[in-house]
Parts: sequence; C-alpha cells; structure tokens
Amino acid sequence: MANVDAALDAAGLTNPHVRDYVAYWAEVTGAERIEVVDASDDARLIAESVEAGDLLPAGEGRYYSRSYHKDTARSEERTIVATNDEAHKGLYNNWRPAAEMKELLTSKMRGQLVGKTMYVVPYLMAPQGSPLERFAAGVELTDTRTVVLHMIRMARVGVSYINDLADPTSFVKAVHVAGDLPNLGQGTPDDQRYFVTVADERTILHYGSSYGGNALLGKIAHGLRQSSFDGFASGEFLSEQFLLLGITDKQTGEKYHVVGGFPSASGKTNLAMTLAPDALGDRYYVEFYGDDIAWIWPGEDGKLYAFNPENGVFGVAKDTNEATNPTALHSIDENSGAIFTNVAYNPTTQEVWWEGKTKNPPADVTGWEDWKGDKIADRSEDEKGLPWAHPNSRFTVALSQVPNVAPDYDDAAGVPVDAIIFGGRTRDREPLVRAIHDVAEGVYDGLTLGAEATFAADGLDGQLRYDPMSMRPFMSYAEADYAAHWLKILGQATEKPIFAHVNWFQRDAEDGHFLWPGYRENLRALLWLVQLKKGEVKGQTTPVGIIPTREELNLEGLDIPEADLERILSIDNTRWQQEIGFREEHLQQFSGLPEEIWEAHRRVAAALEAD
Ligand code: GTP
Ligand code: SPV
Ligand code: MN
Repeated sequence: MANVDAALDAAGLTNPHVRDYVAYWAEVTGAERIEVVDASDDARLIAESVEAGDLLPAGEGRYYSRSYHKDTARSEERTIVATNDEAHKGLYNNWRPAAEMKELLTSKMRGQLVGKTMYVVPYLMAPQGSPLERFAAGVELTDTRTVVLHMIRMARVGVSYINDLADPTSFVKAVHVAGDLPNLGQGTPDDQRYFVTVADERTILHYGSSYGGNALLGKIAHGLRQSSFDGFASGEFLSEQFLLLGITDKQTGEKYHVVGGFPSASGKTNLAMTLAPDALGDRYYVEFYGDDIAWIWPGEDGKLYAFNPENGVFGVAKDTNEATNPTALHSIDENSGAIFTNVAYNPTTQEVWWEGKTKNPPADVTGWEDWKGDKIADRSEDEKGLPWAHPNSRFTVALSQVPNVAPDYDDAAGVPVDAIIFGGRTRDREPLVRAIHDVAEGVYDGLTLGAEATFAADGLDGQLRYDPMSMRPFMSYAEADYAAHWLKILGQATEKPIFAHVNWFQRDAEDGHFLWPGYRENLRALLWLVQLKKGEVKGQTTPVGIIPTREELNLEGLDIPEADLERILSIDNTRWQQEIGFREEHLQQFSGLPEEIWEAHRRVAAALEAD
C-alpha cells in the first residue's frame, strides 16, 4: 500500500479535503504508488510512456497511441447520471439513484490498483480567476498514464489549482479506473463498464475505458455533465457542448463572438478553426476560443459572457486536410506535443495517416499499420476496402498550439456573446442559415435540434435523432427544467444575442453531393448573420426565421449551381409541416416544458400553415 501522506507532502498538496479524498480511493483501489501530477511533468511522463510503448513517436515532438479496439468512443448506453432526487430523471440522462451507483462503482474499483500507480491530477476547467471558478476545480484519480498526458493537454493541471480554493471543498471528485479492457464484455449483455456522474455530490466514477470522454474526466464528465448540473443547481450559468469563436472585421475593427451547438462529429472543431475564405481577401479574421464546450453566464452589464473551460482540442482526424482545415493541420505540426489516437501509423517513417488527410492513402503501403496495428500490406482482398484509421480517431493538442487561437482565450472575464447558433447534419429542409430574433423561438429551435439518423433502425425516414442543444449525451437533469433554465439565463441578459440555425450538410436528392462547399466557406453565413444583427441587411422573412437573399450572401469566388443555391436559400413548406408533427411528439416527451416553448412551437406551426 502506498504512503499517501508522503506522496502528497512531497507534491505540496495541502488541501485537507483533497488529501482525504485521495486517501479514501487509495484505500479502496489498493494503489501501490501515488503520483501527483503537474503540467510540468509532461516531458518525463512522455518519456516513460515511449519507453513503455504506450506512446510511439510520430515525428519530432508528436506521439501516437492506440486504444483497445473495443474502446474507441464514448458509450452513451453505459453513461449514467445519478442523484439523490428522482426529480432529476430525464429522458436522456439514464438517471439512477446515487447510493446504488456509488456502491456499485466502489465495488468495481475495489482492489483494481493493487501493484499499480494512482495518478492524482488536480485540474481547473476555466481560465484562472473566472467568476465561475468555484465550479471548475477537480481532481482526477486515474490508473492510466496516457490519460494523464491527455489531461495535461485538455485541462489546466497542477496542485496550485486546488490548494487555495476559496471553499476548499469545492472540487469535483473524479475517479477513473480503466479496468481489464479485454475482459469487460463491451457491447454485450454482460457489459461491465459504467460511466457515472453523481451530480448532486459532485463525484464522477468512470470504470471500463481509457478513451476520450470516458476517461479524461475534466472534459465531458466534469466540463459538461457535472457543470450543466451545477449551472442549474446554482441558477448561475449554462454549460453546453458549444464551440466559441470570434470574427474580426479588420476594416471596421469590430469583433463578434459566436457560440454554436452542433451534435458530436457535426463540425464544431472545423468551424471554430475556420480561416476566412481566400475569396474574401484578408478583411475578416476568425479567432478560435473553443471547439467543444462553452460556459455561459449573464454579466453585470446585461450582456451574456462565455469562455471555453478546456485547455486543449480533442479533434476528429477524419477529413482534416490542407483544404478543409489548414489551421488544425498546423496546430498538430512537429513539436506541438500532439497525441494522435487510433489513426494509421508507419513505425518506420513515424508518419500518421487518416481517411481524407490526402485524397488517396499512401501509395507505398510498406510499413503502414491500420489503427488496430495490423499491417496494411497483409490485408486480404475482402479487407482492402476497410478504413486505415478509426472513424473516431482523434488528435489531442493544447489550445496554445492552435495558430488562430484568440489572444484573450485565457481571459478570466470571458467574451460577450453576440450570436447563438445551432446546426446539425440535415440532408434536406434546413436552409444554409435562418436567423431568429425571439429568445423563446431560439431556445425552441435549440430544443428541436437534431441530426440525421445514421442507421435505418435509428429513426423513420426524414426524422431526426433529436439532440437538444447538442446536449443529448451530456444532459444531467430533466429536459423541461433545462429549457426553463435556458429561458431564465437568457432572460437575465438585457442585450440579447441573435439566434440562428445553420446547415452545411444539405444534399442533392439524386447523387447525394453536398449543396454547399462547407468548411472555410461557412464563414459567409456567419458574416450575413452579423450584418443582420447590425441592421445592414434585412433578409427575407419566412415562417421559420429570416434567411438571406441571394444578393445579401457573399458568394464571391464560389461556383455553386443555380439549382443548389435555390435549395439552400429557400424553405420547403410541406417538408417543414411534416417536421412540425415530429417536433410535437418530441417535445411532448418532456413533461412540464415551459409554456413559452409551446407558444413558440405553435407560432411557428401557425406561420407555416398560413404561408
Ligand atoms: P466532436 O468533437 O465529436 O464534438 O465533433 P465536432 O462537432 O467538433 O466535429 P468536427 O468539426 O470534428 O467534424 C466532424 C466531421 O465533419 C469531420 O470529419 C469533418 O471533416 C466534417 N465536417 C466539418 N465541417 C464540415 C462542413 O462544413 N461540410 C462537410 N461536408 N463536412 C464537414
Ligand atoms: C464528443 O463525442 O462529442 C467529443 C469527444 O467531443 S469525447 O470527448 O470523447 O466525448
Ligand atoms: Mn463534442
């Protein structure tokens, strides 16, 4: 058994409540050694990981790792929100009683670290000194060194973040045990994995994974699930799966900040890193603040403010290339400290590759291994079509490495929010952009956000998998209360942001091509929105919001067929009326939904009928 006190003393960890917490879990897990982590330990931990083979070099100052092949994404079915009050049970949060889950997880974790090291990772999910700092501190205990390395990139890590808390008890207890990954029955009826947030006790207990949001507990478990609960319980803020970006108009010197909710793998990282399209010259500059999470609160001046609680990017690799996202590619240059997970790897040349990095995979397959470590050269005829990289393969890199990161990204004051946008993958119906001035209609639009069902079994044709505000997998309390909390926070702002719904993913019904070029060109839709907010353009009013006229949208340098433009800048009334029926069923599942939301729904439905 580890000598906990000696390890904590040596690291200067003085917060007595944190010390008790570490001692308790050292006892439960039977950890042999305790190691308190600081961000400055990165180089040493990297060297140890390379030595042990958990990380492989991917060129100078970059690394490659593979996760267990049945452990490659978040598992929504195994994710649970537990509290002591059944009123928190919602449609999506897999609510369970707190006592039951704590007992179960404690039994799963018991004795799991015998002979192993327990890393103690104190972290902060906020710029230091922010008005929401008391919700941001946490201490992750983990048995996995690569998880520590990811946490160092994704969060601010060090004992200073938890030693001097104004309330020394105000830290999240986040316990992670990977477990015996090959023997956890992933995806079978005997699945052993549990990813539990005991929200009203600010305790996170994750067992059975070492990947992404399942294991980096500062990120999603604390940064979204726990914090959205805290925001609701305190009545003070929203925590959302949102990107945050700034647009500077160099000609006028004005700067606008946009937050946006898009479901997982629907383009947040890409939009936040977008550079202005070449065709628009260098008039506009997009600054990156965050690509996955924003905390939003009403400031004393009546504006809404936001910051990104994270310190890094855990971005989807697929289709990242010089044309789609040069910013992302440059943020993972040599010596960026980037860690690639589950992409393809060539141990001889130390190169990495993923689908869409280049049009075709490397022609000479010698040395190349797929994400599982199998040699590409050994593939049978049947296997030749399989992807080299896992579709959810990712790169992890600190925000400071992102070339267009905003100079004030770490500013405790946050930035004022001018616009709130929602967007999903929708192959028809949703135009390029539709703006909404009314707050209740904007919140209603977020609640009815969805993305296409990906498998036939997921839904009826044309019916979305609804994902309110892109928070479906991260919802921590009942949806009706969530809607009311949104209205309350937005109600406190005297300077309201404009809302908008965007869609980069409309497709041709025949050949399936994307009607809009997407990626860097998406900025054009945002520029129109900013102009609308400033009153410089009027747009055309439709029953579902204001959409740009052809003349207002800057299409310079684009070559979009007339028929495609017509589709993305118009409203298909019949299709929308069908959608209203689906929405009605969707919203009816949330008992006690605020009347303002129903009124917004009825207004939109009536406008469509009258149109
Ligand atoms: P999470 O990290 O899972 O929350 O995802 P995300 O919302 O940040 O998604 P991301 O930006 O990583 O994009 C996911 C996938 O969508 C990538 O493969 C992108 O290449 C693709 N994508 C992003 N933006 C666009 C776009 O404008 N058009 C098209 N066609 N594809 C896009
Ligand atoms: C997502 O799935 O939306 C992510 C990746 O951002 S993870 O951190 O694994 O949840
Ligand atoms: Mn995400």
